[in-house]
Amino acid sequence: MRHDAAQWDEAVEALRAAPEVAIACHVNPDGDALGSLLAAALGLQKLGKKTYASWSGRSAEPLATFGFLSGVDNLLLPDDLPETETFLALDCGAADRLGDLEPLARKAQTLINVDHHPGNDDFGTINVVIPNASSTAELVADLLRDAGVEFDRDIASCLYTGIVTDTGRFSYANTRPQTLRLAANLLEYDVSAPDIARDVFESAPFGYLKLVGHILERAELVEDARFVYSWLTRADLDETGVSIEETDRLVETIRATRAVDVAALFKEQPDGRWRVSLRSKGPGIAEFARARGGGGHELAAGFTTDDRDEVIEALAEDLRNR
Ligand SMILES: [Mn+2]
Repeated sequence: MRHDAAQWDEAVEALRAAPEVAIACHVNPDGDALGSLLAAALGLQKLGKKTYASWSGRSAEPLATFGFLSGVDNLLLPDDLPETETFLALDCGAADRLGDLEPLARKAQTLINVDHHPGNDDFGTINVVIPNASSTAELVADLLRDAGVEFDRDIASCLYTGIVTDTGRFSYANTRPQTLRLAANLLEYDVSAPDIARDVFESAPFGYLKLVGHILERAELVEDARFVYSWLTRADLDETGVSIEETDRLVETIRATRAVDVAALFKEQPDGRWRVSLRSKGPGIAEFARARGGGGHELAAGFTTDDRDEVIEALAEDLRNR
């Protein structure tokens, strides 16, 4: 057993035994979710298995940021996922992160839940949940290896993308020695670190700069709580031509000063509610997010709210009292 997960070997065995596997990651997938999804599909195909990969809410539109990943052409629309005996759920901190695909996943005889979110409720019939793993991609890499998959450039590129995004380019606290050893090993397969860095971090449309400008302009510092917040509206997206999928890392731009430990970015949703992204340099914020129906990691979490002002007040108060 490679990781400290009681059901690791069972997960490897289930993947090896399955002739076909449906695979899904969470709604609004990030680099880790997508990299894990595509690597798992490509890897299992190499073992001769049929795979069906998608996520809830996927449209036929090309991906904004991660379209360069191998295997995107083979992704299905969520409605086209068939009922399979084995279902692999990736990077989902809870079953509802599967969105509309949750019922299909529940129907599978074997539901393998592979994830690294603390507070994962072990919704699978087999659970591999390792909160101190850098990324789900790190776990998928080891699972595929143990199942007998030989890596190639495509698989390694997907895995590397998952790791480099979830570690903030190897800068967050989840960057462990084994994370860098795995990343180094992936580069042995001719993965181009600079190409991936450019494709992921430097390929936004020009309007992205204007959007960053709006958010920096609006940033408010709550000095005694070492807390900064800002927001973006639907009108900002229309004006700048940036899609909501391209706003994942915006919150990092407002936490980049020594005045703050915690940053919150409020993003207006089509229904008028606010999706809140939280990032911290130290104080845990996952509990605050979970208490409001969200989730995430200790230092990176999120939730949805109707009341922006209430959240700002409550979070500032919470941080002052630490
Ligand atoms: Mn992840």
